[in-house]
Amino acid sequence: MGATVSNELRVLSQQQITRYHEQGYLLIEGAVSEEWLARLQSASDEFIEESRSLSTSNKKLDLEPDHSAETPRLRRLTNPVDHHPAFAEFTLAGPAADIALDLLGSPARYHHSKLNYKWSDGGEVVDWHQDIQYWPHSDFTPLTIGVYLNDVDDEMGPMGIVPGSHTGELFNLYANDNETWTGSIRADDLPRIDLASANYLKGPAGSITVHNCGCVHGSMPNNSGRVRPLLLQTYSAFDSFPLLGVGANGATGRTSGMLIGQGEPARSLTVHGRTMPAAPDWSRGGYTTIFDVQQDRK
Ligand SMILES: O=C(O)CCC(=O)C(=O)O
Repeated sequence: MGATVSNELRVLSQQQITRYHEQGYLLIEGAVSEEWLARLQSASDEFIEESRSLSTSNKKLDLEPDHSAETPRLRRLTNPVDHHPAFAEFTLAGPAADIALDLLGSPARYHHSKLNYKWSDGGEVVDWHQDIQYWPHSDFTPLTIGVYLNDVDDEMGPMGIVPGSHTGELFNLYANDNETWTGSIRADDLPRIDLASANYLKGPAGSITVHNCGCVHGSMPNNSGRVRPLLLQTYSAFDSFPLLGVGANGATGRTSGMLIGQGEPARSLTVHGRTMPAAPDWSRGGYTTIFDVQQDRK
């Protein structure tokens, strides 16, 4: 019943891990090899090509309003891990998985992925927000690992993170009417955040960003003539569970919930400081009835 988590480090130093826990984020410049970068860029290009045939967004490809076949402006590829083997390998068993395992221990739990393009000449702003309200979990271990597929400088809307905000206030991402989900921190609340301290994470193609689910973060429009593709992958500790019935937890893709690294699924779950040995994961099948399990297996 008692699962073991391995904390053996693969790529990060102890200093980087301490820094992540203190500040809530990391930047690792040029961390991805040329070979991996070329594979990811080529996979990404396939979806840009595919988007040319679309005039409206669908579940997989989200388009900017001025997208066209001649000038594609793909806003997001949703769940790239489910749509291309290069993304699946990179995220579930490759360099991104290694970083997640260093920060979360092995095994860890994959949650979802996305590829945000932020196109050139005005590609869209991402307002200040925290992630955990979008997909609440049973703890605050979820973190997102980003990979810049192109070189990113200040003009291109790099991701800005407020240091130390991961352990601070959890903001209301509804509009002032408390009904409309805007996904953005309210203007009235922004003065309570030290936005001037935000660190804008930029670097050469292959640079990796990591941010905890509680970090206040956002990004400016891309005013350069260059696109800023950012591959984002979210993981949590192996015994952290997405809370169903709230946010995007029910719409995360077919690989969501997969364990990465080595080890058995969690049996033990702690909520409100009380630990229970919870049932196995039957979300993909295997459960019959209480009668069946109680009578046949005692
Ligand atoms: O693309 C970015 O700059 C940030 C994206 C982000 O924060 C998100 O998609 O939650």
